[in-house]
Amino acid sequence: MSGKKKSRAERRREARSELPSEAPSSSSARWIVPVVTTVLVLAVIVGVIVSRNRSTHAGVSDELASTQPGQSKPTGDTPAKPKKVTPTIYGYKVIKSYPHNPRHYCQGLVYHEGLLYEGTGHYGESLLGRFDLDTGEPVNLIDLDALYFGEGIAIWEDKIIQLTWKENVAFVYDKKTFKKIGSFKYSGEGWGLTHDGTHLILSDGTPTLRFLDPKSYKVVRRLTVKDRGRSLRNLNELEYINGEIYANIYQTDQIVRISPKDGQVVGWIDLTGLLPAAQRRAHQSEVLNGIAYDVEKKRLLVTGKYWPKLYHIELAERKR
Ligand SMILES: [Ca+2]
Repeated sequence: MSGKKKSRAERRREARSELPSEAPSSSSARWIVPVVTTVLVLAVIVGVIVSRNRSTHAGVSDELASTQPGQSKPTGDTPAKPKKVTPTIYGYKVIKSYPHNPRHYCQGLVYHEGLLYEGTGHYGESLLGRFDLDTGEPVNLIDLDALYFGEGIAIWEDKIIQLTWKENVAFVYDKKTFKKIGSFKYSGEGWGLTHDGTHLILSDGTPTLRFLDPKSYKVVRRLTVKDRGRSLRNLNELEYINGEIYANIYQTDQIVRISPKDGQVVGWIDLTGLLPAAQRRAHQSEVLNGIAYDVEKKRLLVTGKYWPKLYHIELAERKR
């Protein structure tokens, strides 16, 4: 048998049995290779995803960097929710009272360079005038056509602007002569008007204030007013005072102080009892409406519809 020539199959079997002891690990190598390959492929995929995410975030950062403070981003990103503010409550102290014509249904009030400007409402009763504060006597006075119900007023440079209630038109007058020099249209109702030095601010009874360009009268911004997260309706006569918007709340004796940044109410001014009940009855006076501010003497002036008095008041913070 020794001389018998070994078949190819026998030789292959022998060769296999003579394989060195590391032969089993060679079979491990057969599964390690695909595992390592899979891991490498996964690593590449993960790398690609991370790098894409990084470039996306970089794009957003660039966008944010190019957005000016106060501008809304056109990306549709949801801005961070403003933190809810607990408004400060104020009472008041009367410093002095002045005469106010009880036939004036006050809809707009401004104090400017030593004179009081007032716009009044009701069809057939509406007027625009400026008055001596101490005596209440008119210095200039014009009547509106009976087709128009006058509303809020504001002084912008050398012009006086007066809204109308439902007529969708505002009238523009020369401040010096009271001559009507123009008008512009707007949608919805007109209630209160003021300005912040950059834009006219208009209320219309809804919780949304409109900011208008004072040259084109186009709406450039809308601000929804919220009190502790809830929209606040019936914002009426307005006055911009020291970086806040003050607004009468129609049919109440309350004024709110609003942050123009986010529309949150930061203060409530309770003017209950300001006009004594007897005077209110005697003149059939209606609700508080009319806020003006004397910038030079820092006087806050308020009155109401058909009120016989106008008051210089100071605010007194109330403890909750
Ligand atoms: Ca005002």
